[in-house]
Amino acid sequence: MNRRQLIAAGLAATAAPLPAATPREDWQALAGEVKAAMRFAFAAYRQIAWGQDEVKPVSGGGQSFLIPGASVGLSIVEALDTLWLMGLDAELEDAVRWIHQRLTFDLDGDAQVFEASIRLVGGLLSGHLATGDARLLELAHDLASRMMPCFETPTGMPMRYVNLRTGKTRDGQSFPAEIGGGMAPEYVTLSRLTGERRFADKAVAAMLALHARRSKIGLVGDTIDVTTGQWVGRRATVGPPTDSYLEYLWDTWRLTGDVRCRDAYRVETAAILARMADRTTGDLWFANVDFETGAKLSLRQSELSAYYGGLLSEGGDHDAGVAAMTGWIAAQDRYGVLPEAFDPTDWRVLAPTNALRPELADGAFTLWLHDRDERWRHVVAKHFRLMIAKNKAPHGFSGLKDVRTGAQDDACPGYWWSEQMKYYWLIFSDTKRFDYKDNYLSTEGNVLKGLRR
Ligand code: IFL
Repeated sequence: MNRRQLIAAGLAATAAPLPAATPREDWQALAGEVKAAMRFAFAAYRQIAWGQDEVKPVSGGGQSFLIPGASVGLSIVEALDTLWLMGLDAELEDAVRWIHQRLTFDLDGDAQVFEASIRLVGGLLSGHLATGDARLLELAHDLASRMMPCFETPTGMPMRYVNLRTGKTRDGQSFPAEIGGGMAPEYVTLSRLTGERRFADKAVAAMLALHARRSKIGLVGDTIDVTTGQWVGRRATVGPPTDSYLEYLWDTWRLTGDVRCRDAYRVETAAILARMADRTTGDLWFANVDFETGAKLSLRQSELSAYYGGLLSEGGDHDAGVAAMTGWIAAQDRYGVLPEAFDPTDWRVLAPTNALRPELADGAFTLWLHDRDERWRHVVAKHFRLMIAKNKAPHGFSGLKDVRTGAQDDACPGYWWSEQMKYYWLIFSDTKRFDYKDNYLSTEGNVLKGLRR
């Protein structure tokens, strides 16, 4: 849709879409607070859970994430480019040293391909791009190579799990985000850096195989059997488990110039704007609908959908992107830390947890990269200050069991190190280490383009 069509459909931003600019802020001072929070959390992790996938920030200790009982230093890998961007050089040196000495993927365990790709392959690649360290690239290559058997299916869409030692795969009932959103930019980057095309070829083909199975109205369902190509779940959504697929259609076009990905993104986005945009509350939300009929199923919003305004803007629909963000800003004003799910029709909380989610900061940061409207910085500043007020724990930052009571859940997911801490830093600091005009951040916040060494 062009701007005229958007206005006709009532999707373009109307007057005063963002909160009025609030009092002047000292952004550099705020950047300093972000860096101090990162330094504090990293020191605590270093002391009590070094090498574990995740720190337990309330009780102390750590836990594995990818493979039960076998940590691969996930938080270390996810923190790499954030530490580099912040100039936390001593911490970065410790992190790279641990990886050199301890990290191996020769493990007899089943890794979830999506998580291993966006977090570990992506984290090692952005760490390599930041530091120039060859071992980080070798490890990304080793892990991705171990996971390649996942693509050996009749459709070319990946199985969900693969044993890192034996290559045995399992679980063919998968989701758009895990099929198309789990790999392409990471694997395209890996192919570019190693000269081995097989990674990019398989990942892009998988994403396009999913797109080829869209319905007549241009939407994908939420669950598909990758061994038969048959849909199992009929719900079309911009949230999980579809979110990263939509991001990676556009992102792969941006990184590779592959017009098939651009065209696929355009077809699906036009269908989403036409069939899922919902103005019943006054704000622009995206409903969950049946992927073949377009019939509305619910207006339930997952917090993870807050990224979508940023994606619309990146894809050229900036006004719709701004409009898509206004409801999320109202939600932050209403709830403080957002609940995992709510219904904007009456603001009922449907799931009260918040696993330290970054998506609102992600969406606002992406919009700011496009229009430099200072008000996005205020949205992100509020997100950061809420985190300091509600999520700070004795040994780092913790998710919440219930945003209404503030009870903490004693977990700090790996993405915290890669995502919001980076978005906060980049939007406040104006660091010279980042190219604000020409960059690419993955679904996990890994900077695969735009690091200035
Ligand atoms: O892993 C993170 C990433 O942004 C993603 N899905 C969920 C996580 C953050 O909420 O793609």
